[in-house]
Amino acid sequence: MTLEIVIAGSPGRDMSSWCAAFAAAMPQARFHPWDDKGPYVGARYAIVWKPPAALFERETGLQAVFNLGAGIDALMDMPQLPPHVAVLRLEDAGMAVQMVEYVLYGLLRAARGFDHYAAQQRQELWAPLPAVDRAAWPVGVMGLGALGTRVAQAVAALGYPVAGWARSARELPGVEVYAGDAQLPGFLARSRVLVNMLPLTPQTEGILNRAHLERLRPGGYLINAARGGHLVEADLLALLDEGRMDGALLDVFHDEPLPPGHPFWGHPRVIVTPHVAAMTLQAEAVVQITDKILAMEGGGSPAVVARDRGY
Ligand code: OXD
Repeated sequence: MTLEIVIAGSPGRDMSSWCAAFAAAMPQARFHPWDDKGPYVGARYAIVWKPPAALFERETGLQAVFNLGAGIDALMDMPQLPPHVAVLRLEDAGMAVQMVEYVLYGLLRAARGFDHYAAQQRQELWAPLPAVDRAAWPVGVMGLGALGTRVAQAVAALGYPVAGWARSARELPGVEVYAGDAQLPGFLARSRVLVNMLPLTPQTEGILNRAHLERLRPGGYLINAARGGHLVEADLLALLDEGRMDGALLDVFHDEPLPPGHPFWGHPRVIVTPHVAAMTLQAEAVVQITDKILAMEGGGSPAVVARDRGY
């Protein structure tokens, strides 16, 4: 019996290159691009990125859904996704190294004063700053999943003091790990550069708010590479304008694309990037998902998202 697999992107997104890449990697399966007017195909697996909810209403034989990204918050928000369907997400698949680059870019831009030198260049000014004192730039990484762990280790390798904050305690060489709500205030108070790598769940929504951000060390800097829903944007703007924080590198926003005229666009101490910190790489994603489908077909059980936890 042929294995039927449906591929669904967000409404209007052309997924034909994904269908072709999966078909080449798994000739024994039949891949169906989602069509909201199409027939029931009896799919056992779905490969998705922000799919229409109708997918789960029509394809009632699904056993597992593979998310073409690391964050599964869009799926968790769908009541139509039946509880028995396993949810799997991309694990690294070439995204960790991109996250490392993104965070190091923000950290080095702030700590090494590159914005300052850019302003000096415009004035033809030659005025070196003192050498960077890494001890003055403690970095705190919120979220120690596959991506957060790689980021924390890369920052530690450069000699910056690094702490991580996770739900539960663990050992991570070179990284001081804080765990749970009780240790969040201490983690924030020792951090100057705060890097957000958390999954978006009801527990983490709005966690980057005034009460938390104002605990950072003086000259605080935020790097948000996770989800816009973590940040209370008005609180960050107020803290920047009051001089209680120095700057922010933001890749994700409450509304995406960031609406025209939003205060982040023109803010002199905010750098905006269009949700590109770690992009899904097709070749890596196809290999990883194909391997997991074959493992499941062979009776194996690759890691699935804990639906109650949301990651
Ligand atoms: C992801 C993303 O979750 O791109 O992978 O945001």
